[in-house]
Amino acid sequence: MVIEILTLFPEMFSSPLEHSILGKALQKGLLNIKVRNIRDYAFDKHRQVDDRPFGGGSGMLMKPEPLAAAIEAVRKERPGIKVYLLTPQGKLFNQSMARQMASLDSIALVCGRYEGVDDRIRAHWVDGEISIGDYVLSGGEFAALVVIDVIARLIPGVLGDEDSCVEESFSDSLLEYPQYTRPRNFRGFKVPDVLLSGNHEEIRKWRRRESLRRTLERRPDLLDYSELSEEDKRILEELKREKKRIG
Ligand code: 6GU
Repeated sequence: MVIEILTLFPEMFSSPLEHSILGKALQKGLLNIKVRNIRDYAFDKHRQVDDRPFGGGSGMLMKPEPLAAAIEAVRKERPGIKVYLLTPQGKLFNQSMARQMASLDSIALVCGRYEGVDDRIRAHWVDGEISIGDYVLSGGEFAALVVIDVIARLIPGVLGDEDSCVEESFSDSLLEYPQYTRPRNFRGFKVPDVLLSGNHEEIRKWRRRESLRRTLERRPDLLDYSELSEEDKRILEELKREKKRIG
C-alpha cells in the first residue's frame, strides 16, 4: 500500500515513521510512504503558501494554487488514488474507516495548517475529510500520523502475529478485557485466580464478561454497534442488575 502525505512540515514525519511497527512495515516494504512538501508546488516568486481570508478575520489560510498543484501531481502519478483532507471539520475517524482505507492500493493525506484551507480545495479537489477527534490540533500532521498508524497495523504481515489485532478493542466494538503478567502478587495486588486456573473455557468466559463490563461502564455507546450473542445480552443484564445493587 502507498500513502502520500502532503504537508508544509515534512520533517514532522521523519522520526515517527522510523520507529516500531511503522518502521518495520516500511522496512519490509509492506507500506510505502511518500512525504511531499506543499511549498514545492508554490510557483509564484515568493513561493507563498498562505494568504489572508476574504471578508477579513484573524489568521491565514492555505491558498488554493499550491494545494491543487500538489494534489494534481499526486493524482497524475497514482491514478485512482483517494485523497483525504485532515481537518477538525471532517468525519470522525474510526476503526471501520481505517479498515476501508487499508483495503485501498493508495491514499493521500492532505495536512491542513494555519486557520484552515481555502474551501474550494475541500469542495473540489479531495474525496473525503477526516477528523481524529473533538479537539483542535494546530495542523493535520499529528492526525495524519494517527491515521497512518491505525491503517498500517491492519495491513497483512505488519503485525508479527497475523491475528493479534482481531481480539483488540474495537475490532468487535467492545473494549478489551484486563490483562496481567508476572508476578502473581504485585505489592499485594493479585492476579484474578481464574487466569491462573488453566481452565480455558472459564478464562474465555471471564474475559468476555470483563469486556462487556468495561464497555458498559465506560463506553455504553459502543454496545449499540456490537454484535452481541444471546449469552452476551444475558451477561449484560446481569451486570446492570449488579450495578444497581452495588452502585
Ligand atoms: Cl485532522 N486537524 C486539526 N487541525 N485538528 C484536528 C483534527 C485534524 N482532528 C481533530 N482535531
